[in-house]
Amino acid sequence: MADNVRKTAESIKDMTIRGAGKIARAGASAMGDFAKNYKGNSLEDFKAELRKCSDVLTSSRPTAVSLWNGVNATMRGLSSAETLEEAKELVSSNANEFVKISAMAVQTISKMGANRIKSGDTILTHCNSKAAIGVIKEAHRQGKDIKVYATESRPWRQGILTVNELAEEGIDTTLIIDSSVRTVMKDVDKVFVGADTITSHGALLNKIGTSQIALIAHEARVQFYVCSETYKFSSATIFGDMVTIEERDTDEVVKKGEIPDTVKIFNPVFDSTPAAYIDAIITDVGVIHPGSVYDVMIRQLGNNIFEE
Ligand code: RUB
Repeated sequence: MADNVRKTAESIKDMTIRGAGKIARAGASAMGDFAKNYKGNSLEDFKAELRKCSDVLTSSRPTAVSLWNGVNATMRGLSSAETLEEAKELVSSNANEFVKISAMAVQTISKMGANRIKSGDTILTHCNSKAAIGVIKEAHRQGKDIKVYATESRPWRQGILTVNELAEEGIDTTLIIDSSVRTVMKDVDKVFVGADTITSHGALLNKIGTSQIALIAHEARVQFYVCSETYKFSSATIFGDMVTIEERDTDEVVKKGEIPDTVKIFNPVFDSTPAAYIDAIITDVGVIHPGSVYDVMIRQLGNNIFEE
């Protein structure tokens, strides 16, 4: 297997490349590069190698279905390729197409999400989502006077990336620690977060702490919006598959020696927010109610869902 595929998988695993959209694009690009540079001369061997690449890439982070969907999009139509050259060309152009569509989806979401924001709004966001940040930046670019609270997002502190990005745009931004969310919610008008996976029931899998924020927003009657490209919809959940919640190394939480060895550490890095706490999902095909996810999946994916 190509070094580039291994390296990409490693970079996704160690979070050098992170965020559900970015890892999907990186996974698809690695597949495309592999196909373009494949030096073998058998179609069957090529397909077998591609499967191995796909397994290595998709297992690098288990929660974000975006990665699985991005990698698999590159192999669409492969069974009808008759020659090796045709197959290589197909995977490579599928990969380019996915990267293009994925980047365009963020732009569409940014525009549609910004329409939900009005001048004077205070927004809260969690972690570091390109889609959610895109919405906030677009509202600011439209001249809307907005304020943003961004959570730190322990333990990785992706909130630092978020506040840097927002401050660079000149947006009035306040960094808060995760446990301050309930304190500030009385001043918040809307919450915008990203997504790693959306289930067929409209539940959201996103950075740990998202579900607490949704609950607090619900209690305070603050609108809770999810910004999600439709390739983050998980068709496997239609058939009852559960989404795996990634647990990461405990030394991300405390340094070695900081606490006794007898103390256990639990470090799940994503959680599940039920559809009931989500007002709307802003997608590349429109703003939808979480109850409509299944219908959108069927419309988007059609019979492909039921392929092997
Ligand atoms: C990032 C995270 C983001 C989603 C969506 O987690 O939870 O909210 O991935 O991001 P991590 P985007 O830092 O562990 O990858 O909108 O950029 O796809």
